[in-house]
Amino acid sequence: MVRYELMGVVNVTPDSFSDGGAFSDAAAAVAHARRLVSEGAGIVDVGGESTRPGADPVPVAEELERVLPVVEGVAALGLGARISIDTMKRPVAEAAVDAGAGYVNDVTAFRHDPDLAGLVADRGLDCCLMHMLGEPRTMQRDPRYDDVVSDVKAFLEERLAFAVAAGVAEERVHLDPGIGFGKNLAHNLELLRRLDEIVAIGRPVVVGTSRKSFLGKITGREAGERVPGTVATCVMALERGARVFRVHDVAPVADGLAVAAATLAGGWPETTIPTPTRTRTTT
Ligand code: HH2
Repeated sequence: MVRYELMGVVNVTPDSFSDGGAFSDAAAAVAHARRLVSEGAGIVDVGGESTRPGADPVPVAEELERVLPVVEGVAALGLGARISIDTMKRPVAEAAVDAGAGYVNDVTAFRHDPDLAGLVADRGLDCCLMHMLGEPRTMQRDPRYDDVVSDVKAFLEERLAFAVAAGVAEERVHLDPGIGFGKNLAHNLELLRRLDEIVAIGRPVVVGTSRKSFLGKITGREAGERVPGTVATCVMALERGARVFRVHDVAPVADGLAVAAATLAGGWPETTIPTPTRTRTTT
């Protein structure tokens, strides 16, 4: 059976593109994390700075104020899920790790704060290095590539080499093509269609398509109504080799991936289907 993991999104921000303000109270965010884990998330990704197109940077002190109570609260629950800190800043990551996070999700792949690589190395953390063209404020202004998949692949290989040179163990690194980060609709679809080329780098690939605007461009749906589109992209990405799925809606994606994984495996152990009908027909 294909092994994969769901990373549930816990945004503690007033301005995230799809759930901004919904969990800006720490208690609500912790309760949300508990729910995502109960639905199947093996990682909860806590973020205090929106990276939506046009977003302004958040000062360290403010980001810390947002994320720390949530990381502490989730760690105190002992849910058995790993806690990821979605940040590009070493001081934020360091405080979150002290509070219980074990995974650093950096959408700048250690470019914003190269010292973050040292923290990941010294503390033996897992990390996700993501591709982004430009920076959130400007990244959606006419992004261009020679060949989007080759360009993203070369970038991720270079960032992996940087992390390893900084002392990060290669087996701790996940790579992410950065769906929606400096990409137009055609770029996003081509990355998903040719995801196997990114997988070929040899590290587990993370995909974050959840509720993103390219789904709205195809379906005409608002952010909260893009769950079916999200499930479709996750299933296709699984088939092409992705292994971590960063999503807001864990339950429906977990179902979609379970069915896809069983299909890819060529079956599902029948003993796990406890239906009375089946019991009667076998006796
Ligand atoms: N997407 C977002 C944020 N962090 N991290 C990774 N590794 N991959 C992604 O695709 C990714 C990410 C954007 O989504 P969201 O957190 O919902 O929105 P916002 O940045 O507005 O808070």
